[in-house]
Amino acid sequence: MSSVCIQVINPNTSLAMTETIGAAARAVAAPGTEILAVCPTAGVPSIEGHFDEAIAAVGVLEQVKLGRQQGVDGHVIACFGDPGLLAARELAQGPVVGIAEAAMHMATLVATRFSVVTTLPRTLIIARHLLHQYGFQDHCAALHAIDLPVLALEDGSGLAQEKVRVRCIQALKEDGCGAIVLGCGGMATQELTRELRVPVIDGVSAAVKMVESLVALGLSTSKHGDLAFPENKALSGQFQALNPF
Ligand code: 2AL
Repeated sequence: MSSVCIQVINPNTSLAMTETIGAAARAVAAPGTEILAVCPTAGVPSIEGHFDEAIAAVGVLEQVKLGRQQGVDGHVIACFGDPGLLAARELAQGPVVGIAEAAMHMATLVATRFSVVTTLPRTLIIARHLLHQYGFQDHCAALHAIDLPVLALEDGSGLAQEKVRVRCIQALKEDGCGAIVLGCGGMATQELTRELRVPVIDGVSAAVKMVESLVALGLSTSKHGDLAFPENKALSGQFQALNPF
């Protein structure tokens, strides 16, 4: 077993996207870090709205519980809405980092303002809510959607990736931003940073490096206060499997 094991959870059930995300995570992981890329056993094939997010959050909790039982050192939630993040922290022993929060935090370290490029226009409100929740609204110059569904990133045509590239270039020209945050787990690439010569931040890579840092510093999810393990109560029906203990 490697010295550090990070469970990277793709909250949708697309195996192709889980592989893409796993490869992106492994590409940046330190030599001693093992990446366990997983997705829920049931749920939605892609997450493109509030309804999808609510379902996906339950799958995230299922996987966090499993990861904790397997003894992983930390978890990444690899969907740009960070579905179930705080609930996952209650259930987890180790650190849990969402890709939206990771990318936004990292962007503020290298630019005063960043723009977000995401998938469908209907997901823009999710990113906007997160900006407010995390306190980054003043750091965000603009939000853009390529107007293609999440799974277009996995169709092998390269069309979605080209649309992301074009939107990033346009945003850099028009928004007055110094960095771009990629708004989907399936957009993971370091290529655009090299090509556009500005930080184009993929949340999967950012979150993996943040979990590695937290583990290296011995910093885990606080069990003092609201992120303590959930109260022990009788869960019923399908939710019995989520019993934290
Ligand atoms: C996402 C994402 O990162 N994965 C997914 O299924 N939906 N969010 C998004 N805005 O495209």
